[in-house]
Amino acid sequence: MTSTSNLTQPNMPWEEQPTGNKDVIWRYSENPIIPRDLLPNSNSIFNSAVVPYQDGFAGVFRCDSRTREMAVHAGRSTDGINWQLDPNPIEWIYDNAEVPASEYAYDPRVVWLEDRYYITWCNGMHGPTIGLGYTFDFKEFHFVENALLPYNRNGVLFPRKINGKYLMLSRPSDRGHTPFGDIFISQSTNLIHWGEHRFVMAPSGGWQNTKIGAGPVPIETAEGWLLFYHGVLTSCNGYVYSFGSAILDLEKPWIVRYRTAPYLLSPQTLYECVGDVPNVVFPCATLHDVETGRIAIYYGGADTVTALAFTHLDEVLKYTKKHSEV
Ligand code: BMA
Repeated sequence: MTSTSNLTQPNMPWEEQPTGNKDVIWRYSENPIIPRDLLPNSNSIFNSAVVPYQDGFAGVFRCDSRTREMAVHAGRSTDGINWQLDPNPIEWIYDNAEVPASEYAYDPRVVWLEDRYYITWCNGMHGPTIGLGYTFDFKEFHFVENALLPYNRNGVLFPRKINGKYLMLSRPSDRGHTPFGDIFISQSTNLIHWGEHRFVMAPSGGWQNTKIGAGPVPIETAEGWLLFYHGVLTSCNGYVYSFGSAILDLEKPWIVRYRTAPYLLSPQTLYECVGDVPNVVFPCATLHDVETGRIAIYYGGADTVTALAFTHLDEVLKYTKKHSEV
């Protein structure tokens, strides 16, 4: 099975599956890769997005400060594991002066689309909604528009136009710690005006019984778009965030072909179970090597640190189909 949405990434982080481990996804043995205090003023660094850039990698990182402001910072790395983050938050250049200033920023995703890197993130505009910006060099960042109305979260762009339209996944929500949430797709011809909204999928049982939200940018495969997404269970002690996978139709990605009934990864290690928000694994990015089928998944642990997990494209597609309940 080959993917067409990413280039060869021979230098991406990788670690073989430990002997005896039979899971589809396995964690990096040196997790977490980014500690909460990597920056002098950081309380936590998590739910962050990376892409291949020049000879190495670049990304946009969620850094909550010690005054507990939520902001996104640019970062660079030669190996995808050791990161240098800008100690100052991204200062957006507003291409349109009428766009309201960002009140806060969190949970970024980054995608190479046509000629530049686009960033979507949860942006404060009288409540959370989906901010859309771009960069060419991870130094200057331009704010395009708020794509959707509040209240919304987990905005994720597809890496190419489909049938002449840009597509964005999102999860309409509320001002608080939303106790519901389905994934929708919106369409646009210019990345500014969004419409032709389509329902994609709703919470179902078990680990995904309360709300779900798109994770990393979907990976294009001959079987369909591979989407990792988080799902939330409401326990007697609060929310538990796990993640699974779905395969969406290539031409009409609002059609869900397959979707995992079991989770792929749930919070089980110390850095996933203990932190500012316990019991959270929250994926926001993948790196993928088309030659080997290797996938590295970047995820936040317990809203505190950034961690890495690995899988193979073939294996995750096989597992998603075999354990699917749509
Ligand atoms: C969601 C978002 C995520 C966070 C998760 C768990 O609503 O705010 O950033 O990881 O809650 O707290």
